[in-house]
Amino acid sequence: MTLSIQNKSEMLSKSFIYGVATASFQIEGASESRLPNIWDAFCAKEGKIADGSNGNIACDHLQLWEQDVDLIESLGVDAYRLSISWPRVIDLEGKLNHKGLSFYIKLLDELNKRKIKSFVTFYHWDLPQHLEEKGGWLNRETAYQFENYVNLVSKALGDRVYAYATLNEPFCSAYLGYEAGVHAPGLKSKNYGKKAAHHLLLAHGLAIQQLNKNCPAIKKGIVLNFTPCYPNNESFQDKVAANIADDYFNQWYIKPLFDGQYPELIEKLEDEHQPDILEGDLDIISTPIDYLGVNYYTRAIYSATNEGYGFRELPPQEPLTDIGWEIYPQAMTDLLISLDQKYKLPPIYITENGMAAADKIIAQQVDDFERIDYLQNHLNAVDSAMSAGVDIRGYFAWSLMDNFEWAEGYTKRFGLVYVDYQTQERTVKKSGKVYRDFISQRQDLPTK
Ligand code: IFM
Repeated sequence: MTLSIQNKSEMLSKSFIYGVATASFQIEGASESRLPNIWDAFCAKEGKIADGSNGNIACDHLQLWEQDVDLIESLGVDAYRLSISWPRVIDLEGKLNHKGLSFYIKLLDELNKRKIKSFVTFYHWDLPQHLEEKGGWLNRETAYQFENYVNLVSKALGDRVYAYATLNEPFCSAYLGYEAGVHAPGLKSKNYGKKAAHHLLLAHGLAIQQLNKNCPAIKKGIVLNFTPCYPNNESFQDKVAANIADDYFNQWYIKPLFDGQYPELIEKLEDEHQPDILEGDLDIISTPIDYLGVNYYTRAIYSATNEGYGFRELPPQEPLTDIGWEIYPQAMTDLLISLDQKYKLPPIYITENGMAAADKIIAQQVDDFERIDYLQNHLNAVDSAMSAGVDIRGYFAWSLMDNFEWAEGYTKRFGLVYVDYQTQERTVKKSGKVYRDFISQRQDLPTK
């Protein structure tokens, strides 16, 4: 089995960036050498994580990082997307923790030595717990704390980074963490979701302004996840329901960035569900960025209801991945084209795409054919969007290796590399090998 793409595709050019992605809490471990974060606290609560696990050791990447860089290089990728652990690099007083930062300096220097571009995210969900105790993302002050963190770290890292992302998937932080309560910090109220979202987006805008001052030559963006919303049938009511859901879950996080306003749905939100917007906030949030990171995994189907804001999600249709998400690559093409039509976008990078599979290691081999199929169909989906004129510059597979999958603990495997959590042995899966072979076949085509 191989991966391929139609002959004339720009995705076959060496200037199209291929990478693999991870996040600090999901792989680093060494929790004792940093301040506690909201995921440490969430994992400690009974029943929150499927297998009762935590991130104390994870993939032990803090110890094994050199071997992990070898692994990344062995896959022949152009880029590695990682995140910085805020509680590792900033102390309780908001000052730089040089020891914590030295880990990232070593890692970035090594990546640069090997000509692997680094895409660095400042916030992939691991908020310092002491800030949560002051209200977390419900407290506007957290946005200013984030601005301080980004300012100090970006100055200290100098020109080591290829591209920065302020936040990863603010929808997940805000909605899953503060409204649905299934992610840390585990708060559950419609009163909280949009308030947290606004402070996250404000933090993003403030951070971009700092980055513009500190490192004008480095690309700056944000990573958003999208779960495109489809109506259950062609009825007017279901179409309206799907549109409202789309505004609530997807457009809410992108429209303020590019249009400087929230979707019209904001006018229909109950008073207590409203975000606390101060004058000038939307100007800060819509500070221009150099790229948009798009994470895509699946779609969702909605029907109309008289309850809540008028939409109800239906169970996903087959085929499903091991985490229960429908495999539906067409939605990726539809999404990219529709975002391109709706907004004046900078270039896009697909910053995450991949699937959970019930991988088995047998005689040192993991034959994850389903994942190869998923990758193939989604690479084709990206190619179709590019053929339709969408400016996409890169693709990152989620994930480099199996890791801590949040509320699912270690029960779901997304990696191109299999991790044995008992021995920390890494084994490149079949998907990792075909991804490597596919990347190595690219040509030097004219660049954009
Ligand atoms: O593992 C996560 C990642 O941290 C953020 N995006 C989705 C992935 C799969 O759930």
